[in-house]
Amino acid sequence: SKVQAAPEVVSQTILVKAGETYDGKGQTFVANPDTLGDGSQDEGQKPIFRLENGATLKNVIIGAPGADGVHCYGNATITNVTWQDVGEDALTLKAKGTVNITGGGAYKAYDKVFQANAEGTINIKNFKANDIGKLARQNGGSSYQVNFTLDNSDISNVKDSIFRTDSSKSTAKITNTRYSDVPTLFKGFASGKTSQS
Ligand code: DGU
Ligand code: CA
Ligand code: CA
Ligand code: CA
Repeated sequence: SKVQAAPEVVSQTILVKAGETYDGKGQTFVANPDTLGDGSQDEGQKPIFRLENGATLKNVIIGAPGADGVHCYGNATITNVTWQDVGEDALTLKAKGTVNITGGGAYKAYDKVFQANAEGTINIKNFKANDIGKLARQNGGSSYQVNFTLDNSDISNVKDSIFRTDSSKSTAKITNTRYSDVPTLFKGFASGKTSQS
């Protein structure tokens, strides 16, 4: 097998333009803590990747520090992206859209992995997460609609919940997923807005 290349230290957010694909080819990327953020719980850190509407990010490993991970402005496809040590959070939906996350995983997230700061849909499939606070959280106090799905995944060692919202409009659906040490699947959803099978 090939010797793993040294991590690429990202000093300025990598922009993936609308409709374009960034293939990391298995490379590990870490934030320059002096310019993007140290991966602590401090807010206001910058992302390593910024995806415009319709962009794809694939075959990327995000190491430590992860800063504010990946920001998605609209629809995004995230394929085989692994966060080895989530920073402030792993990925944020920043503008209305659908984010399809397939494969990969997220580890060591003190609080949130995926953060929805805009209305839309977050679909997570064939994913692994271990040692996290929450898998996905709609921004606290927001009332727009976010639809979350989780399919065929392995989730372990969760402190809070898989999906959390404060919005009575939001929905969450979990299918075919294995858990270990997960105290709560859904928090804050209105009755009838969640399902698990
Ligand atoms: O509650 O600013 O955690 O995008 C206040 C915070 C929160 C966001 C969010 C994020 O809304 O910062 O990381
Ligand atoms: Ca935050
Ligand atoms: Ca972490
Ligand atoms: Ca954040």
